[in-house]
Amino acid sequence: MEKKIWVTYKNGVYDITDYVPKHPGGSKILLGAGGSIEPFWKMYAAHENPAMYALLEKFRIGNIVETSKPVDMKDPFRNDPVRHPALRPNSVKPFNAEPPGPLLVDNFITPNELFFVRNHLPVPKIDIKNYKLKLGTEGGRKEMSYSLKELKSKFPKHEVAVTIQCAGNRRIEMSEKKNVRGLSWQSTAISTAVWSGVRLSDLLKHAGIDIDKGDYSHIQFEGCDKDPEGSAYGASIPIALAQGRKNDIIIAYEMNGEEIPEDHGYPLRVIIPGVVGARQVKWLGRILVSKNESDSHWQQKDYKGFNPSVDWDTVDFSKSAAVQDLPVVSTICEPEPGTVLDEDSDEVVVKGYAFSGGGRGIIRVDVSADGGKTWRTAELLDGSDQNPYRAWAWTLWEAVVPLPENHRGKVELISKAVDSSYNVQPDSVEGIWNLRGLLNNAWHRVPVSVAK
Ligand SMILES: Nc1nc2c(c(=O)[nH]1)N[C@H]1C(S)=C(S)[C@@H](COP(=O)(O)O)O[C@H]1N2
Ligand SMILES: [Mo]
Repeated sequence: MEKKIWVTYKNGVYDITDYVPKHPGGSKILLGAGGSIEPFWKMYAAHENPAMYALLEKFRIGNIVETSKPVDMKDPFRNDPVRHPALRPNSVKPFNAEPPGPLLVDNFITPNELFFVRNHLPVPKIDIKNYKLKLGTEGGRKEMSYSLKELKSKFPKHEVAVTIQCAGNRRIEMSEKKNVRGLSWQSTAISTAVWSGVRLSDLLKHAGIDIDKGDYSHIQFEGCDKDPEGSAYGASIPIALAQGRKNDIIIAYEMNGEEIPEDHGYPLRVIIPGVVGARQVKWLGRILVSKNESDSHWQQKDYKGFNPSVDWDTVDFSKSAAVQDLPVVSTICEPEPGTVLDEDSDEVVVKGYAFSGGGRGIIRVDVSADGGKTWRTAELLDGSDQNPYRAWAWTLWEAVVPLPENHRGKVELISKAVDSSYNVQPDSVEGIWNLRGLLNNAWHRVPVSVAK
């Protein structure tokens, strides 16, 4: 039977099978197949015009009849927001999803709807009228509290473009080596946004807290999302880290010029540039300046590295340092694995991102189409103009790489990046494998084939 491709728009169902080859945006149209086309048209606004609606109308094959689904009042996830259909979930409750690579590298700043989502718990419903951010010191007598309105009106607004990456990004490749525990992230649990809000340093000053006096060692952040036992998501950063990038740590109330969407921490989240995603606490409820690290599960019993011989019988989380700054990484986003290139291609256009933690900018990305025997240097695109010692966002890149002469239909594409400290990516996961599958920054290898 011939495969049909259909989409919906409002209550209409449309068979677009014959239109697909004519679509000016190429195969990206297939991302919307089998569901509503509306969220995609919103993202690519050129579609929102009368001619486009008229064109679509020609393909109508039927209509949807609405039936209402009962809400399960016992489901702790019943208040979770609606997500963009392009996101590829690897768990639904809690919701965890990443965008398709080719859409991700389309933009230096990731559209909010496409930004990867990593939730450990249900999205908390925040009552904004009674919401206050608490700020204090451990053992200190007075805790300050700020409404969202106060934060917006009393303090100068600052913005910073920051890439957030989950420590588990590319875990799936580690699990191919040897079993690991965690969500099977592919290579796009990473996104970039312009975050704006109040500088942490302004807030601390207002509260009369001096982190330079040596009285405290950590800054703890607590979310409003809670597990069934009532403990909140939490994390902390060392004060020594906060001192170095004081003016760039932001208590954000906007993401790309809009209120922070529910999935990404409405109404407030802390943004700590250069640091692993796990510390960038969403739905921020409390900041505590302390002598100690956060005692949350996610600070103490997770997000730490171990050598490849440590297993679940021998692991001792108390002996390992919590991940903070990220290592250098690069990933090929286009073509996607398994892509079949045209039979007469003699070169391939490869696109991706590169990123390093601690503000280290990307100085070079190398790409190979012959399993690492020969390399081309990629052209660094958006992001390459950042201060190389305060580069808080990724660098996008592109390379045109000749295919090897006797490829026999199979080609392995590889990328590897160099950061401003001349850190490089390891060639394989072998030496960096760890039982939680964290921080896989090995050379990114993407198998594609050439049509015969
Ligand atoms: N309160 C809270 N903050 C959180 C989390 C969470 O589950 N709860 N997940 C963390 C992790 S592990 C990551 S990778 C990032 C993901 O941010 P995003 O969902 O906006 O992409 O949020 C971090 N902050
Ligand atoms: Mo994460």
